[in-house]
Amino acid sequence: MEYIRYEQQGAVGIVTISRPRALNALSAAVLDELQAAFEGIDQQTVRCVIVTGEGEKSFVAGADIAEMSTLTRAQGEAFGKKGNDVFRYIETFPLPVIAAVNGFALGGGCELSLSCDIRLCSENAVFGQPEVGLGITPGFGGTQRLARTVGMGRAKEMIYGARNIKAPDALRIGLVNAVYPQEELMPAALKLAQTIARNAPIAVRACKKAINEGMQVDMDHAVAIEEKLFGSCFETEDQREGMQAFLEKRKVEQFKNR
Ligand code: CO8
Repeated sequence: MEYIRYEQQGAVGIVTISRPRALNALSAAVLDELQAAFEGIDQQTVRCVIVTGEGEKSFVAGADIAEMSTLTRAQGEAFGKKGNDVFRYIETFPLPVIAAVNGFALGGGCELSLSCDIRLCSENAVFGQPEVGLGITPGFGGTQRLARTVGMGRAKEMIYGARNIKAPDALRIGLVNAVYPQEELMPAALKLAQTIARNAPIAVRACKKAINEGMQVDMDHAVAIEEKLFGSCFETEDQREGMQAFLEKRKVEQFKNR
């Protein structure tokens, strides 16, 4: 791949968007490779994924403005769908995905981070949806996921005003879970990913599905979704071992993903 690096460290997969000359902006080719990178993740051995950007300046500085500048209406809609499809793939990816936001997360970059389960960022991170300043709307899920994450009022203020916010404000409004000095960001993301990876993988995947799907429906349907996924954990080797270990007052050596 030209724009994506992928490596596996133990049970953690690390996807790095690497197009530093354009601050890791998302061209159609980058989006294709991002999708391919996720499709290639070995879901038997990987239990948590981290997405980050190359370098110390930018996570992703948005969709590629040069590429978008000449699109027709139909092509614009198709490009929006392309990004939405990739980000929805990430959002519904069975394994948890942590965004390690190492700098600018603007437009499509902010939207990519929002399609991940958890966002951690560096002190120099800047989040924003600058699209209305470019004559377009956020088109890779920003109008939907930002409001669902930080609330409608804050999302509208950021989107209508094309107002970027820095890491402390992102933390204050709940857009990110934690802020770290740049050099501590990846170690912190890895530590969190490894903590998640130690837990029963079938149960972790069921939690992701239950939270994501339950948030989109009313409470009666939401608890029904939870019941099904809760039930699906029983009779697994990991459920038996997890509970047996508790009863025998010992630690689980390693969950088996079975
Ligand atoms: N697209 C293409 N190229 C980019 C982008 C981008 N989004 N961002 C940066 N670059 C390029 C610059 O053109 C420049 O290239 P070159 O060296 O060849 O001139 C290089 O990256 C370095 O950038 P700067 O020189 O501008 O670096 P600065 O440190 O001066 O500024 C900023 C950094 C503030 C991040 C600045 O680059 C910037 O404002 N970038 C654009 C940010 C932006 O507006 N992003 C939103 C884009 S729109 C979007 O994401 C919509 C998503 C939904 C699409 C739906 C489609 C229908």
